[in-house]
Amino acid sequence: MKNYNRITKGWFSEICHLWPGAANSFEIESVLYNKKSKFQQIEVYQTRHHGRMLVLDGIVQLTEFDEFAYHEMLTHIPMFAHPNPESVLVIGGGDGGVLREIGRHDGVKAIDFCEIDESVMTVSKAFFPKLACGFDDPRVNIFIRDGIEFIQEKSKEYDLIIVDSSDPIGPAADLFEKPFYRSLKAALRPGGIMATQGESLFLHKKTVIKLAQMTKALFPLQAYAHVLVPTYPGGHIGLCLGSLGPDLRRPSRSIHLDLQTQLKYYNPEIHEAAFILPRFAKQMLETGDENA
Ligand code: SPM
Repeated sequence: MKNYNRITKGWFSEICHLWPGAANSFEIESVLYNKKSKFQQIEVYQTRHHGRMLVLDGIVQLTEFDEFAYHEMLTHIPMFAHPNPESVLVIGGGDGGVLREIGRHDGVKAIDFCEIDESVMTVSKAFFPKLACGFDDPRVNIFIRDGIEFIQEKSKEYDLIIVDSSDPIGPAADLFEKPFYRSLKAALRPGGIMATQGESLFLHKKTVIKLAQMTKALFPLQAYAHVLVPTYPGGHIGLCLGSLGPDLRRPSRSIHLDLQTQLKYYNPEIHEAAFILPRFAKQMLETGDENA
């Protein structure tokens, strides 16, 4: 599927096949980078209000304005649901934002990071130093590889796996298919947890239902959370989590004051609140009916 993105009179508009008939637009001051890598078109804009913005194949991945909300929640919900995550894998997220958040946890011993497109890392290091600082952590081992192939080689290795993917088109398409989730489950240690970006409960219902059904069928515990991220279409994004043991819906341990003061979005109350869904979304996830 093609994305039809436009820059008109100084505005960048994301027009995605996942939500036809609407657009998300940002006023831009300048184009800082625009090149095709081996896998995708990578663009960086200076926006008028949202700071710098990273765009892959026409889809907005993050802005400096609110990236903290997405990265904190995708990372700290599963990190705090798990009682003692020591071995962590991140697939995707070449900007480094999830790595930055994992790095705040002293108990983590090793962080494997698998990204298919090294150019995203290079661009992030050049334009998003506050995210790319995640790569400086000495516990991070970098694998420039296809995440699907990488995960197939792993068995009971990780306490936590975080998938920070782009949309289910282009290089990330297979990260939304059942074989990948079977491999994720096999790569988890007993009591392990996986978390993946789960698109918008309002706008991407087919994808949300598919993700929920696949993960429900595979994991003893499964849950959907949602996060306010004004940069993303609809102003929010879902998170899909699966667990081999720990309750996902509440933190299993307390947060140190030192860490809490570093964070701008996550706290123990919002961990629990993120799983409270509107009635239509609960029904949609329970029944698989997108018109629920
Ligand atoms: N580390 C940031 C990477 C962002 N990954 C998630 C991006 C999702 C963007 N799509 C939202 C839906 C609009 N098509």
